[in-house]
Parts: sequence; C-alpha cells; structure tokens
Amino acid sequence: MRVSYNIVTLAIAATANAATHDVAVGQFGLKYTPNTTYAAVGDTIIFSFYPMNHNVVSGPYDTPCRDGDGSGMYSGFIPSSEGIANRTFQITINNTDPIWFYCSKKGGGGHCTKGMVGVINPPSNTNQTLTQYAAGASNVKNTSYTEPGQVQLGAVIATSAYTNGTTTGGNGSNGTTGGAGASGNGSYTSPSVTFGGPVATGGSGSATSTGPATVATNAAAGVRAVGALVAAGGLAVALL
Ligand SMILES: [Cu+2]
Repeated sequence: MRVSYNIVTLAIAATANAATHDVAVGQFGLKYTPNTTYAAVGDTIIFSFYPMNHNVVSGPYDTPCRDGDGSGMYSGFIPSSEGIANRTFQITINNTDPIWFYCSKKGGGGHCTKGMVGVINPPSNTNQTLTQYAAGASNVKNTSYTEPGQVQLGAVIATSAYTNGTTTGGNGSNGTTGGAGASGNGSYTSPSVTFGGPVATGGSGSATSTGPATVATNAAAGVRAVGALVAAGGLAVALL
C-alpha cells in the first residue's frame, strides 16, 4: 500500500505543470483540428476521433503518408458512426522534436493525400513546414500508405461519459412511474375502494357465478369493504 501511494504522489508532482492539448480527428472533414500543436516536454496530446474512421500515424517529413521504419506513434483505426468516438488516443511529449503525422485511411481517395496531415512542434529553424508536407502528401497514392502493425508510443483510452448519461436517463423514467401511483391514491379518497379492487379480480378468476359481481359492486360503492374481502376468501376456499 505504501509503495503504491508513493508512486501516485510522484506522478502528480511530475505532471503538476504539464498541459493538455486536444486535437479533433475528422470532426471538420479530412483534417486534424488544430493541425499544428506546440507542446512542452511532459505535456499530453489527446486525439478525439469523429466519423467515420481515422487514425494517427507519425512518419518522416520527407516521406509523407509513410511511417518510415515504423517506430513512430500509431493510434490504430478508431471508428465512429456518429459523434465523438468512445476512445481517445493519448501521447505524452518526451522531447520537442517535430512529429509529422497523417491519417492512413485509404478510402475516399486517401485521407493523407486529401490533406489529413498535422504536426507537433514544427521546426522554426528549417524550411520544413506543414504546408510543404501536405503538398508532398497530395502526390502520394493511397496504395503506398503505411502504418505500424500495432498501437505504439501512446495509449488508447476508453471514455465512459456516454454510459453515465444513459444511466441517468433510466432513473428519470423510474421517477415518472412513481408519480403516477401517487395521483391514483389522490383520486380515490376511500381506502376501502383500494381493497375492493383485488377482491373483485380474485373472484372473477375463481368462479363463474354471480357472487364475484356482487363483491365488486360492494367494493366500488365503498361500503363494507372488509366484509367483501371475507366473502371472496370463502369463495376461493370452497372452490379449492
Ligand atoms: Cu482519416
């Protein structure tokens, strides 16, 4: 227990000054928003995915839409049929070297070719720009896209926000049902009527004579409800 506690404390201390940067994947067409992020060491980048199916792959600046030796970050494909996906891809920045990335989805003419590219910490002392990277990507055929074989240099994190929302809705329905019961009591001021209901039901189920009908009438009138209950019980015993 003590060891775990110390680890948690260290983790909080190490991230006290870290920032979080959000990047939307495919929310506004075939693009990352924003497509350029400046992040410090220790910062976290959270990629959120939108329809229909995208990924995030990093690779060398000189070979757009390709992962180079395949050692860079990779989110895997994270699909969504509607709205934000229930999983994010998160990476922690370990150094401020540029990270050029793209989407390797081949459909629709190829997302990378169509300009679905981005960069983290673009260099300021070279002529390498995201505009030039995108220009190179526009000439790459989707059949030559590459991506690593597995998620790496980051983590796919499941989000539970939508599950909680559904649970809350269910509770609301239960409350409505309870309200209906309360208004039923309010319209019938005589408790004897309430007892009469069940008696009438039992009578009709156990006999075909006119006896049960009489019981029901008495109960509805609110007269001698207790007496009616006894009579019905006698009927049931006799038939058994
Ligand atoms: Cu895509």
